[in-house]
Amino acid sequence: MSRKIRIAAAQLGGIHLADTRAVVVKRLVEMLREAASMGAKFVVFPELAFTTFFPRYWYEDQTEVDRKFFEAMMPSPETQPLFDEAKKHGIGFYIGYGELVNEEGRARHFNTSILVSPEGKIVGKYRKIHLPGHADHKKGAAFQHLEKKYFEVGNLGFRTFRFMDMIAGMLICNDRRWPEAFRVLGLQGAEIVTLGFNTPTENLHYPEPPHLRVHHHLIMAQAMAFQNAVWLVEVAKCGFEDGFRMFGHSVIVSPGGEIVAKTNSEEDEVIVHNVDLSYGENLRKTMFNLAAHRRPEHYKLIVERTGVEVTPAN
Ligand code: CDV
Repeated sequence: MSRKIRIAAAQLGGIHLADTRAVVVKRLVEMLREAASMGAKFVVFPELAFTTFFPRYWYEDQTEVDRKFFEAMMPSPETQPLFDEAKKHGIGFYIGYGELVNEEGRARHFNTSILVSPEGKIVGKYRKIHLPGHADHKKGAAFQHLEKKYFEVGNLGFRTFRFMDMIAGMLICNDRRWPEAFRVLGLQGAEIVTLGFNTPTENLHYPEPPHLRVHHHLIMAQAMAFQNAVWLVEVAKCGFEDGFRMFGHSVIVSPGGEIVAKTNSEEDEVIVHNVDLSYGENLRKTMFNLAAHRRPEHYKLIVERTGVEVTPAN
């Protein structure tokens, strides 16, 4: 029996350093309205959706970073209009933001996403686990990728949530490159995975054709969705942010691994798909019946070893 829910991916174009929260929230609210007019009941927004992708900049003063890029409250008076609009339309949403929290007696910083119910309540939280980039100042580089400086590794694990009659998992950007993250969600019965991203068009580390970066993004999305028999909604913040370009290609991928909707701009753009949550059931009962076919006794190295240790020559 089919179980349908119309889901939107609300891609954001660039947010510049000078853009205020009020301006950004207005754009988010407009996209939420557009998604509502298209019949969507659940909207997925990008990673760090309220600010420019600030890990590209080196800042010495943490107070300035906290003030400009982190949210000490969610919702706050500035972000509340998004929650209000979603509640008005009875829409649930996923959104990413820089979370500043006092835990264990100290200020802690996470790259966070939340699930907000159609009643406007936060019902799920994920803190990004795979933080790419570096913590040192790469002075000669065209831009920085300082997620290892500005964020701690997430401490909430990979969890699923009962959300709007779905079993939903959350990931953030670089997590999409790690099959382990998807499998941990799959093992909890995930039917849908939502993920926001910010991916620079240029490779910071070595020259790489931009099309290849998009190619990697798309093949990973298709493979991860199929191998875990989940719906996958991946949403970009993209376009030019003060001259720094990030690619779009926000996608909704079926458990069959097909891209069923994709953006075609690097601007604010809403796409929708009528998602049938029952789609993955056959796959989960046969090819990817994890209980029947997995052999974890042979996978031990995956959790025992982090990096490569080449087998010595005989
Ligand atoms: N925001 C990210 O995590 N971006 C990374 C870039 C640095 C490669 C990504 O995996 O897309």
